[in-house]
Amino acid sequence: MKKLRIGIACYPTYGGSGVLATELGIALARHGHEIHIFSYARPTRLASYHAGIEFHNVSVSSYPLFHYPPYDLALSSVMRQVMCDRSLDILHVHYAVPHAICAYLAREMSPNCSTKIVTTLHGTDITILGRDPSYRDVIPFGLQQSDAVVSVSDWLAEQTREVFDYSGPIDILPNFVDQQLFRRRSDDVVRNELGGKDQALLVHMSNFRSLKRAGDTIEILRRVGSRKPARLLFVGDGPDQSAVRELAQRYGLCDKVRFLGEIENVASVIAASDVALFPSESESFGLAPLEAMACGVPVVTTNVGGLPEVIVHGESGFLHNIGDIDGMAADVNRLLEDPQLRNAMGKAGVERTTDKFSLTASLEQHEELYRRLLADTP
Ligand code: GMT
Repeated sequence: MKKLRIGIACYPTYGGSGVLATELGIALARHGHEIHIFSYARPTRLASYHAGIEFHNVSVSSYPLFHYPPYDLALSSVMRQVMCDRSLDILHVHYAVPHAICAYLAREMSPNCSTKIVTTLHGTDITILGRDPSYRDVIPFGLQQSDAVVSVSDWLAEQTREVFDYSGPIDILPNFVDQQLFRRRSDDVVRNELGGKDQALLVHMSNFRSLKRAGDTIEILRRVGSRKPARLLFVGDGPDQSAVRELAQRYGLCDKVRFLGEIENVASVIAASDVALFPSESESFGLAPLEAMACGVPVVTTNVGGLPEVIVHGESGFLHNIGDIDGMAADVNRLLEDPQLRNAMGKAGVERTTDKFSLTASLEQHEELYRRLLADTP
């Protein structure tokens, strides 16, 4: 394929959309494309230098009149500059708000550029912001102005059609995972360090927003009564973390939980665990459950949003209704007491990841989408 010049806009934080956008950029650069990443800080997964990737930091100047400094305008300006200077073929924005509108503005300001705009919807940009009166009109406008709209699951595409009465085409490009990074390992050093020598290890990874229901994992831990004692590891940080700590304290479980924060080597912690817990009340896809599945760790989660498209109930994990603590705890107990079941489910998860959610396949799908859009250029 002809090497392309591709711009990628994303949030730099620990959230799924930023992780996906950055991993995609890294993979595309490795494939020889010229990549430009736009954000207000260097994305977490772009900490080290990568050949072929230029990071464009968007800074917003303060001004006495600015009660709300206009990041959108600053981002649009940087996008426009790079779009023109580098003749970008594609500008791929991740998370509709505000990125889809910024891409539109940047192109409107560059009448001589024929850059194609791709907008990937990730979840809360539709399910929460799409219902917020402040953004309800501007999001569908951004989608209409995009040359391609991508959703990470069938479920999210349906939601988009429903919330906005949107009838344009939507490509489905699911989340993916780098299986060289997220893989089964038998690293006793990490496991022992985490307390897994004589304890079962449960893990929860999220940004601790209330929709993750991280407190439910403590309730599950209370009900775990396998012969081996269990310890619960938390990866990530966010608004509900202190409430989760308090809950653990209230139940006298402080010595059974460990908060690891926003660490870099997420994969080794997940791979060292026995069961992963994701009791979310909404999830357009569930990147963290996919990462656990890729590491061969059975997932206990909820039957909501795009999760049933990722985890097959009874094969690579268990799906329960939101808040069904007893049901989730029963399956955790089952998995901890039956190493064969755990192993079989872990294996099934790795196979499913390879079949459906590999980085290689996703890279090809993205390149195909870009090629299709560029073939439409007059
Ligand atoms: O889950 C979050 O809180 C972060 C959010 C984001 O956009 O950064 O994640 C969403 O996008 C991920 C990547 O596509 C999906 O795997 C998550 O399921 C989705 N989160 C929700 O829908 C709540």
